Amino acid sequence: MSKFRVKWLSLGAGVSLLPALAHASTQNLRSDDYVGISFWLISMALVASTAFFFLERDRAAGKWKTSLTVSGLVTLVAAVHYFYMRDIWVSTGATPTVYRYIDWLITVPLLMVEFYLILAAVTKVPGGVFWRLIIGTFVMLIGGYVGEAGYVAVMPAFIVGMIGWAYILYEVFMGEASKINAAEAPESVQSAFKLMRLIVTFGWAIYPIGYFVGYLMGQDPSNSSAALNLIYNLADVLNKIAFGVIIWTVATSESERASAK
Ligand SMILES: *C/C=C(C)/C=C/C=C(C)/C=C/C1=C(C)CCCC1(C)C
Repeated sequence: MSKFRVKWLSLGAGVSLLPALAHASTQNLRSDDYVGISFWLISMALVASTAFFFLERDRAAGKWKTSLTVSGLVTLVAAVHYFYMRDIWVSTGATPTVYRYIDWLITVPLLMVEFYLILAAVTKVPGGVFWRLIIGTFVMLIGGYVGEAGYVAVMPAFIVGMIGWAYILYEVFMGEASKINAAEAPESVQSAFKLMRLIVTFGWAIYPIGYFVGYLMGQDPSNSSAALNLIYNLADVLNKIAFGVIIWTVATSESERASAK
């Protein structure tokens, strides 16, 4: 059997097994449960994206392959968490906070790795840039979790989370990462870096908006949980799938350019 067929078969088998990993829901999805429907749609879009990024890796050259692998890992990890979150929502109507944050704890640092890799594919980047982005990520997520899980009052927890995010924005707009990109990267990488920055600014801004709507508008969180989950779900489509597509665009166009030379 050709190497290509083996790869296709094992990928297909792996992806089709994924839903079996999630525990079966006791309740069926209701036609008026729009948040539940969004959980379902996004689970499947994440599975499809994972297959896409892993298969498209073949078209990318050398260093760019790693970027596509990481994009596929982000959507794979998220897909598995979505199966669990979806079942909790559909069967109980509760917000799946723990699974959501475990997912973010893995996927957000992976997205930071993407930032680093896209720069490292074209130039030498000091490791400190990466660690500073990771520290900002942890402050942001720990702040959000202790607030949503009820360990700390929702407002101070929100402020800590916002400080972590502000630090990430500082690093990519004014810190060392932005200077490296401005000085040394080819045009397509610079425009991808700018686009990724916009995602971290505007795409990521959807999450604190979700938190605000869910916890800081004065109503009981059990009444605002539909809005909270819908907003977080939409944000994940943009920040996990669309982000990966940006990486894919640069990876394939840069690889074709290099092979045409
Ligand atoms: C794939 C998942 C992603 C990209 C998740 C990103 C999450 C955030 C940008 C969360 C941000 C938050 C704040 C900025 C303030 C505190 C509350 C959070 C954790 C929702």
